[in-house]
Amino acid sequence: MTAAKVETVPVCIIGGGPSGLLLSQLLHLQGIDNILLEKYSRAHVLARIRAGVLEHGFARLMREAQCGERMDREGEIHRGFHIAHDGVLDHDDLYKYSGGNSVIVYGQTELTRDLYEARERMGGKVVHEAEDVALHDLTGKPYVTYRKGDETRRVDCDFVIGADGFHGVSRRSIPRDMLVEHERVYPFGWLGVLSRTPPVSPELIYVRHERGFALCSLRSQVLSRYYVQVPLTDRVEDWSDEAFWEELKRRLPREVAERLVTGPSIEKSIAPLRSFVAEPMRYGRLFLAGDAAHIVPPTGARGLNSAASDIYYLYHALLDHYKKGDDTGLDGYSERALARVWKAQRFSWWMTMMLHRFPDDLSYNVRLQQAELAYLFSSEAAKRVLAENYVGLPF
Ligand code: RFL
Ligand code: PHB
Repeated sequence: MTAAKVETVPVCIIGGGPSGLLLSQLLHLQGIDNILLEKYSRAHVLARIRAGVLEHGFARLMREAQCGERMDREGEIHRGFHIAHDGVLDHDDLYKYSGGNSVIVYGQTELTRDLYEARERMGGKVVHEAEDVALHDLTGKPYVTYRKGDETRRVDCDFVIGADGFHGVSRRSIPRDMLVEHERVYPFGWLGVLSRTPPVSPELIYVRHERGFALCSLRSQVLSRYYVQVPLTDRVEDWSDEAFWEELKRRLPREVAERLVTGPSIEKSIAPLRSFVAEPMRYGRLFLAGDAAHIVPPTGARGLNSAASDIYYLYHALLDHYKKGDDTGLDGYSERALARVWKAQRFSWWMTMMLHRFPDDLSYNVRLQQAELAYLFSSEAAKRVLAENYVGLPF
């Protein structure tokens, strides 16, 4: 057997999703060398259709990473959104109720593309199709091994960042007795369709309907993203485009359904809904970030945004370590990140419980959902709470 090729860098990042790429870029700009290992090809990563709504804190971080130019040019600023329920179309004015904040509608795919292009422009070390990634000696002198084609390689580093999503290897490298996992799996999924059609509404519409939840979202003025709640037993192949549009229309208020422009789907997928937190987010010299440590159901648009706050804390902690020899940030990372993560968990769970149809639900619970929504839009204080959480809590 030939000896593995060895590279030494301060930081080894596992996962080339938004979390890993953003941290890699921010560290590079500060002169902190790092390597990023991604299991799949760039084309594969960019084919995933995921988040659409960015909070202003995330947008700030993208600008700091010198990756905000296209986001600022092409992303849409949204100052409010709607919730349709019980025959009414209510509105929350995010700008008014959050004290002048808003969100940006800009797809995760585009944001990831911008980050990849920046890493390439700056000569960042990004390895695609890194297979069999394995983490070693995390409480001592850590190193990571992987296979690239026929070659086995090894990275010696000070820190390993586990930004490899929910199904990644990093979290699973932590001994089971060192981690507590909290989980809630919801008994339904979201069937999503992307179509090259003008969006039905300039602002997002979340829908609570007796047939189930629906969401009207968008990527641009010519690209729409719609979702309907489906049972977990449904498969994408069960849903023709026609069946999807019919079901969506049934759940929308009549005046909205009448102006819906339909067209062929260019992407169609089902995402299961899950709430999950692993704590602590550190084991020795391994730090978890983003979906590798926590997942939310997409109802509150918090997933990617929670990843951003992890990256913000981790970036500053690593800066303090390398520039000032101060490890307070690294030592406090897990606690600090989890404090915000749990607030995003709470908000996402609350939105999910309020807007979905639960199988075999008691009529009592259905009436509670209706009361919750009626209260929400009759109270200035409640609208403020909704807006404050939706634009993103400070970090
Ligand atoms: P990712 O994006 O999953 O990236 C992890 C990367 O790690 C790679 N990987 C590995 N690499 C090396 N070795 C291994 N063994 C590896 N295993 C995995 C993977 O290939 C991948 O490239 O995690 P990250 O970077 O933490 O980013 C998290 C976000 O992707 C996620 O939170 C959001 O997409 C959630 N989400 C939303 N978040 C929002 O803030 N706003 C939204 O509007 C929103 N909408 C959504 C969403 C997620 C959705 N789905 C499909 C779950 C809508 C949907 C439908
Ligand atoms: C999306 O556009 O994909 C999207 C928007 C808002 C959500 C979830 C997903 O809450």
